[in-house]
Amino acid sequence: MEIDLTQLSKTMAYALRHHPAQFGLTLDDEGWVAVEALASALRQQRPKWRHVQVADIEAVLSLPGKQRYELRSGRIRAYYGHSIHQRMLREAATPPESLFHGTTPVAYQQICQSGLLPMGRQYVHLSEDRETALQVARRRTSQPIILRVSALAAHQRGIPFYLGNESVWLADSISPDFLSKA
Ligand code: HQG
Repeated sequence: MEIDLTQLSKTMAYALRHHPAQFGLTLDDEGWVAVEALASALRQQRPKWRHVQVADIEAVLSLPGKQRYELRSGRIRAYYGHSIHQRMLREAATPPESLFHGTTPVAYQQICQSGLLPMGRQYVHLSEDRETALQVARRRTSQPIILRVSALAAHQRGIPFYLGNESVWLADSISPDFLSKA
């Protein structure tokens, strides 16, 4: 039977970002788990995925588009998006001069007051380019608001930034001082 890799990716995100315990999985403090353990957990916990193999998980990582997972030395993790209580440690790095965040008109009103907050996730998610931020916002609204984050200036003031994947950056929070409409 043909495996729907998009659906498999969604279940992987659920397990690796949000609810590893539901699959009997324990992530280490950087979010890693053995890829064989993930495959086995998916087979055992989800009838739909009872035949899934490591090769199918690898095929998800080869899909074009967003790079959501990292596979290294037999272990896998989500690059970003975590909501589980256990804090996922990310590598701090110097960001480019500007990063972008796409949001809704309603959230924007709040963001003007309190800045960007992680809300339901562990980190605020930022995009390297405006177009990607636009796509992120369009998940939620037909009237996207795109914010430019003065990332390098914020970094120079001591605000840490972390690498997500090659185009997603993470931060703990960003005060309104470093935000403008793009
Ligand atoms: C908003 C997807 C009120 C924020 C995407 C956003 C991304 C505030 C929402 C990744 C706020 C959180 C993450 C404040 C921020 N008051 N609202 N102070 N600060 N917000 O989904 O960035 O497809 O947690 O603007 O492509 O939308 O899943 O974050 O609207 O890369 O791989 O609170 O998820 O990737 O929403 O998306 P989210 P996000 P995947």
